[in-house]
Formats: sequence, structure tokens, C-alpha cells
Amino acid sequence: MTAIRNIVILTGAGISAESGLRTFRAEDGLWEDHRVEDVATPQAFRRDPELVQRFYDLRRENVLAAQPNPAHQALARLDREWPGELLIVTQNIDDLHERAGAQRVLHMHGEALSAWCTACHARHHWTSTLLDSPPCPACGAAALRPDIVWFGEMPYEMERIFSALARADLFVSIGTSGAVYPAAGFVQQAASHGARTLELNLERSLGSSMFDETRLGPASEIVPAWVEEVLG
Ligand code: BV8
Repeated sequence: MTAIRNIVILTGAGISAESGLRTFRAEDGLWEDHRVEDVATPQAFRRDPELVQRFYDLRRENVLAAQPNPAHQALARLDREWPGELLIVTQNIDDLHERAGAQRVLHMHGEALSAWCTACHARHHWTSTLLDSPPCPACGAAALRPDIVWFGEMPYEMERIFSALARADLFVSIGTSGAVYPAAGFVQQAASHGARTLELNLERSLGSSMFDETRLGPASEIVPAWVEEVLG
């Protein structure tokens, strides 16, 4: 087996479930209370900005109240100690990877703690609400929206992700159902470049058949065990 040097890790809502942040598709998932097209599309924001701002103000509050769990801490340890290339590509809008100490993190679907001004395109670290249309700290316009990639919008830093996948020797997917593209297609990308592929998830995902290996269990248990194995 070729030596593992470059690792790409994709994380989804499942890695933050044990930190109390709801996933999307579980029976008590976010999409139970809201239809995606009502809260997570640019059309929804044009149609009913208040509903969308209220939805993300609540998500932002929940993120601020959450704490990293042992899965986040294990990946932060791997980030500190791994001598080769490592990139944690997260679909999550929470900052629990960074709060656990991880640095090589990329938020492909945006961040709850960031506001984007649609007038001057400045981005601002944001921990309060947007429902009350506060002025943009840079240009003063009341034009701030959540800095989130909605359905139909292009995810962030796709070039950087594709080039990391092209160099990866190992691709690991953690806590994701494989239901949303382009993230759900990364395993094929990595495999097509010769990478070994591993899935760590509570249950088999829509993409399980595309992985060389699948390990099932709660992230807080199976992720630290895997990191221990890799770092030895
Ligand atoms: C785009 C931010 C084009 C918002 C999100 C190809 C085929 C079909 C459809 C498409 C396609 N290409 C594009 C599409 C359309 C669409 C799409 O994929 N639709 C789906 C529904 C079919 N994709 C897009 O629109 C993307 N944009 O394609 O743009 C473009 C091209 C050029 C120019 C302009 C545009 C953008 C998609 C991003 C949308 N934004 N998030 C927000 O957060 O509110 S997506 C959002 O949903 C998340 O970020 C994540 O990506 C997804 C949720 O999935 P998961 O994170 O996996 O969560 P889920 O609940 O589903 O699963 C949790 C898993 O964890 C489960 O498997 C469970 O077993 C496991 N688990 C639970 N507890 C634990 C656990 N595992 C371990 N331990 C535990 N304790």
C-alpha cells in the first residue's frame, strides 16, 4: 500500500451532532421544520428575507452555544501533528473545527459567524443578529446577508479543493449523508486520482459503495480511534 502523505478530510453535519447541532436529514433534522427552498436558496431570500434571516440568526446562536466534541479535537490533533499535506473541507457552517484548534480548515458552504454585504461585498465576523438589518460596518448599507452558500450557488474555493483531491493519497469522509453535490462527488474525484477512500459515519451513506472502507459508529468514538491509528 503506497505511503500516505497527503490527506483530504470531508466533514458534514454528523461530526457536530454530538455537540448538540442538529443534522439536516435526521427525523429531528433541520429540514423537518423548514423546506430547503424556503430558507436556503437565493430565491427564498428575495421572497422572504425575514424568514431566512431569522433561520440563520437561530443557527448562529446555536453555533455560539455549542462546544467541540472528541471528533473535532482528534482532527485538530491530526492537523497539529501530521507532517504531510492535510485539508479539512467542511460542509458545516459552525466553527467547531477551529475552536478545537484545527487550522487547515476550508468552509465550502460558508460560515454562520460571517456576514456578507451584498452592496460592497465586504465580509465581517458576525456574532449577533441580521434580522434587524444592521448597517454594513464598511459601507453603511443595510445589505448584509448570511455568508452561506445556498442551493444553486457555487460553493467556495472549489479550485483549491479539486487540486487537493488531485494530490490526495487518502480521502476520508466523516458524518455526511452524501446527498448534496458537489461534495458528494469528491470520493470519486479522489479515487480517480488513486487515493484510498475511507468513510466514518453513524450509518451507511448514499455513497458508501464508492468507498474502499466504511466504519460505522458515533464520530466521537470512531474518529479519535482512526486518528490514533494514523499517528500511531
Ligand atoms: C451548485 C449551507 C451549481 C446552508 C448547504 C448533481 C446532482 C444532483 C443535484 C445537484 C447536482 N449538482 C448540483 C445539484 C444541486 C444541489 C444538490 O446537491 N441538491 C441535492 C439536494 C440533490 N447542489 C447545489 O445547489 C450546490 N451548488 O451545485 O451550484 C453552480 C454551478 C456553477 C455556478 C453556480 C452554481 C450547493 C449546495 C450547498 C447548499 N448549502 N449548506 C445551510 O447549512 O443551511 S448544503 C447542507 O446540506 C450542508 O452544508 C450539507 O452539504 C448538506 C447536509 O448534508 P450532511 O452534512 O451530510 O447532513 P445530513 O443530515 O444529510 O447527514 C448527516 C450524516 O451524519 C448522516 O449520514 C448520519 O448518519 C451521520 N451522523 C449523524 N450523527 C452522527 C453521524 N455520523 C457520525 N457520528 C454521529 N454522531
